[in-house]
Amino acid sequence: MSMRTTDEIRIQDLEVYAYHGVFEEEQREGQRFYVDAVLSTDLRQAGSSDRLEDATDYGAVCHTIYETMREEPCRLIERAAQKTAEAILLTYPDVRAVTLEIKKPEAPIDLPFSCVSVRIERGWHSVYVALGSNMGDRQALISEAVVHLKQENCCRGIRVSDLIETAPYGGVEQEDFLNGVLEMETWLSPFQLLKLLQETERRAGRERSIRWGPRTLDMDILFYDDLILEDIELTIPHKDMANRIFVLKPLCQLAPGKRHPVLKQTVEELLTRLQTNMGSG
Ligand code: A4P
Ligand code: MG
Repeated sequence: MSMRTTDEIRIQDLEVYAYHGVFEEEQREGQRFYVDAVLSTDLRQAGSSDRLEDATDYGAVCHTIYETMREEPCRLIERAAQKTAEAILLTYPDVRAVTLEIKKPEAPIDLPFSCVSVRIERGWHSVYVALGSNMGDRQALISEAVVHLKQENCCRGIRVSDLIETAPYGGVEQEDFLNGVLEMETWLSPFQLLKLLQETERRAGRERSIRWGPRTLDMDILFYDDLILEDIELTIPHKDMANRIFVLKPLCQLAPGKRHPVLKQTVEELLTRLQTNMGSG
């Protein structure tokens, strides 16, 4: 994966005649829209080689924007902007993030104004998710969940650690777990990601009953970039991860050097410390 960069490709005021709007007349007659796009992408390779193959072709990006804007009418420019940003992220894998502004200078407002617009930012975020199952065909439940995520446009670059057999943690008497960690990139926000994972758990037939009790499939967010989030619904990094061998071991296989943004230690250091404290190898 390429490093973070401050390099950008900028497109300004691309004119698109399209049919977005809440009013019937807007959908029938259409109007002019202007699109600004700022693409975050590393330009060093192209800067050194001077070859178009090493660059994100801005002409092609303009056409992607144009075609997506013309594809189907949206009632809201918010929707048109989101679809267009997603099309850019899907079509140009070297673009890590895009800021997109859609301007609507002829919007039907009965007051003098020069322009209304929406501006959004979307990009690929690196996330790690803990996987656990101790009911039914554990291996199959985990693979089906992975297949489900692979089918989503909003997820890419999925890698899964080896799955390991682990004794139950947390004091509830129950069957052994199969545990692993999944790495991927997503354009979802942390809360959208939580929803997607809960939806994936539901498809695996999970019923929430006993806290820390048996489950067909459990998917917990460990890291979301270097985000620190404390909300009643969602804590990132996962608040108990540093105490769980069954999380740190598979995580260490994928990302030993990843630094915990709160504890400031790498995954490998956390694992070593925990194994030492527990007096095991
Ligand atoms: N929530 C908060 N932060 C997060 C996050 N980072 N990722 C909230 C996901 N969810 C997060 O979780 C309850 C609520 O946590 C969610 O609604 C969400 O808003 P849940 O999955 O619905 O319920 P749960 O899993 O029963 O509770 P909890 O506390 O998440 O249990 P754990 O901590 O997941 O522990 N032993 C072994 N060997 N292997 C295991 O995998 N797993 C557990 C479950 C116990 N013992 C285990 C294992
Ligand atoms: Mg959970």
